[in-house]
Amino acid sequence: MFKKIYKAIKKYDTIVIARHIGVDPDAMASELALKEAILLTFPKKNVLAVGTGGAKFAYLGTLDKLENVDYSNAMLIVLDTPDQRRVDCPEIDSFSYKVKMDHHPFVEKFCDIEMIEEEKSSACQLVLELLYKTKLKRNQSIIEKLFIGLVSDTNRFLFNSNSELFSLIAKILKEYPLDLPSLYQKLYMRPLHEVRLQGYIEQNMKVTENGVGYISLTSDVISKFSADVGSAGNMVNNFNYIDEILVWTMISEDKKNEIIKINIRSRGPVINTVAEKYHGGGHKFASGARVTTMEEAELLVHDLDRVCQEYIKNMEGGEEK
Ligand SMILES: [Mn+2]
Repeated sequence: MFKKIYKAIKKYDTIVIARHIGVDPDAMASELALKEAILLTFPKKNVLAVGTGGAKFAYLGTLDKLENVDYSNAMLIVLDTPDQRRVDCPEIDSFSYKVKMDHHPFVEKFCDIEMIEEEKSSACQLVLELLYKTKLKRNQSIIEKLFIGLVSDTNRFLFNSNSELFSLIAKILKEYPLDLPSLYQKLYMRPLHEVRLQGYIEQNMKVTENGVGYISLTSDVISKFSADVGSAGNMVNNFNYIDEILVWTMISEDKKNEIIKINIRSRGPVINTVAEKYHGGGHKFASGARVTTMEEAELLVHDLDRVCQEYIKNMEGGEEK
């Protein structure tokens, strides 16, 4: 399938690369790196990497405006996004050819070529493989971006025991020595007010009977710590390995968009089935949902508690055997 994608890239002179709304390092690094690789290989092509960025990720590069595109002769590559409504790009249907490269569980088909590899760590890994399996060129800057996105999505390889991924990393390190401390500094540097918000969460998180850690962050609290909904929600990644907590969730009020965003993580129980019930989805152990009222959020916490209860019961049963 990589060859097929390469052929399509070769064929179209105008290529727009997009990814999901609510940008994160994997989404943004994969689109910018792929753009760079296509331009390095085919300098005459018109390649745009689009979507709303974030000041936080400016070190990855700048995004393009979607302008002067003759859709009837343009190809769209969607990275890191399973469903059409979450693609951060207007007029998707106007493109004459569409390719999807994603590592999320399948949601819907909306492209001509759909590469869905759920066992892959990140969209950046898919782009890396595309570079190594086709004639697309690469350089230090492309590889650095892809490495940053990959490290971010795997949370520094926390959940990956995949030998294929480590072989790929070994291969790139032989070719491109990476200065990890400086790359990690770009990715993980954060302002003090965010750390203070994290302290607030640590102090105020509640825990249910069966080990669901949860906290409601009202927009007042979020703004008191000069944070935004996105960065508050992302803190969900910092609460692994707490003895009393199996599943944990940040419930953040987004007043501007009149929704409540919910980020959920787990170190055992499968949670995406619960997230799907509440207008969300995602991976087995890392999901998101959105609701409109705090009552709904409470119901979600209750459902998560049930999933944990079931999980604990099965674990105990398993040990007896
Ligand atoms: Mn991703």
